[in-house]
Amino acid sequence: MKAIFKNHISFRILTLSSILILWAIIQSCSPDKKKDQFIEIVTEVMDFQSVDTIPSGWNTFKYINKSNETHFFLLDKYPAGKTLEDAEKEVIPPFQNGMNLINEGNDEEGFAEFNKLPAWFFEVVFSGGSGLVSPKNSSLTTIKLEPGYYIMECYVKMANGTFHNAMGMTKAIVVGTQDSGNLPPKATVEINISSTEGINFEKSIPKGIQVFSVHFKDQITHENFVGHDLNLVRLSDNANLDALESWMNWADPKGLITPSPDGITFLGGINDMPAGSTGYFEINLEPGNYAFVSEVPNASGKNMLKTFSVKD
Ligand SMILES: [Cu+2]
Repeated sequence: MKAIFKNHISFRILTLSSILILWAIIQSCSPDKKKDQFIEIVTEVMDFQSVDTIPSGWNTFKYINKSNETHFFLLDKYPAGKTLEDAEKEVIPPFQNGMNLINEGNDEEGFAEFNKLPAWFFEVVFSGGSGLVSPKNSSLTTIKLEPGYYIMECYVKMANGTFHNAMGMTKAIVVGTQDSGNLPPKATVEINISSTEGINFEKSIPKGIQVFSVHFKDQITHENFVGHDLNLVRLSDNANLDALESWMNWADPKGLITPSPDGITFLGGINDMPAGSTGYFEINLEPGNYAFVSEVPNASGKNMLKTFSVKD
């Protein structure tokens, strides 16, 4: 009788431990677990800290801006054989020299400097990244990447007009041939952006966690040599939309430079991507006033500055 009782107990312990092991296996395979996996990018001052190699396919990036300035990360896919060294020698100087001349009021000479960009620069594929992120904020961005050699960069300007990428905000990232196996997230709000129709989305955006999909119906090179992107901004009562719009153009001496406009908090978004691609970003939206804005000249005239309210 005692032996049977003992056996019964050990059988129960065995069953319990099997269940626990099974539970652990299920947990490690479940898609919910995967949702928390992301590639972290940290900026402390004027830097990008991240891994050097990532898988191809869908990846989610958590960009954490610990610095006192506004930044973004943009992934530029480089043509075969070109590296960060080539960018430092041939790309950053014409942009910086041109910007310096524009800042001095010599617009014509400044824009002429951009003609010195090497032919291969026009083969660089801007492959997405976060939108602008204000100091002490973070963003969650999901994009799909082809294998290749990429440069992560930020070209916001310091108060003296120097581009962040000339100050070290560049980092080479190799996207490997192995696919991450991740699937894109499910969007709660779908946004379309194009050069002909601007930014379009559903009329009302609810509070709480939202996953925005941003579909690039087309992509063009705007007057300031960049493509359109999508940035989410929170507007305080003192926010001035005209100031925001002119600040979004880097080629303006007062554009994309520290300090950013008063009353504006940049909450990420999706950086330039090729026509036909879709990027996702997730954010917990509090009630308040917001805008989507693209980093191009004359955003409002292009329907690329759209305000909306999130109701309580
Ligand atoms: Cu920056």
